[in-house]
Amino acid sequence: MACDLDGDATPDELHLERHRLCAIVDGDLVPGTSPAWIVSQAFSADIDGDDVDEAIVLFWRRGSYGSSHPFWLEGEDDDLCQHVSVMSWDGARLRQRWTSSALGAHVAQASFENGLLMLEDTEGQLTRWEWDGWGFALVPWVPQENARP
Ligand SMILES: [Ca+2]
Ligand SMILES: [Ca+2]
Repeated sequence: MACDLDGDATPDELHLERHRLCAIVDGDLVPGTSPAWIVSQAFSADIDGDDVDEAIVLFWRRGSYGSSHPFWLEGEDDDLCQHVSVMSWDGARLRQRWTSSALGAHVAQASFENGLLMLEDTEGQLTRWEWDGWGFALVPWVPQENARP
């Protein structure tokens, strides 16, 4: 997947292999996602319109909270949960810029169209998410706009 992760107008690449995402930036292979992530889909998109591409990563991970497990929750938090993350190049590696909490639905397909992140679940239900500068927020359902043949 060709993209421009560092904004220098030369193409970089995202590679998904064995459910891990890595990137090639300026010809160098750089580490991407944690081994704890089981990545099901990844693609590049310029989500904030600054002419630098971000990586959008759909992945599964045990526990909803990752390394920041709230102390007040007792017991194991090791259910496999699905998340979507935005990663951007920080000059040395792909860094998490934003990661969702556990997605309620099983998302089969993610895409970025007309400035919106689209998540389609295994039932064919579509949700739309808008980047607000900090993270993606769910766009309220508007039936007229979403009518599909
Ligand atoms: Ca580049
Ligand atoms: Ca961008």
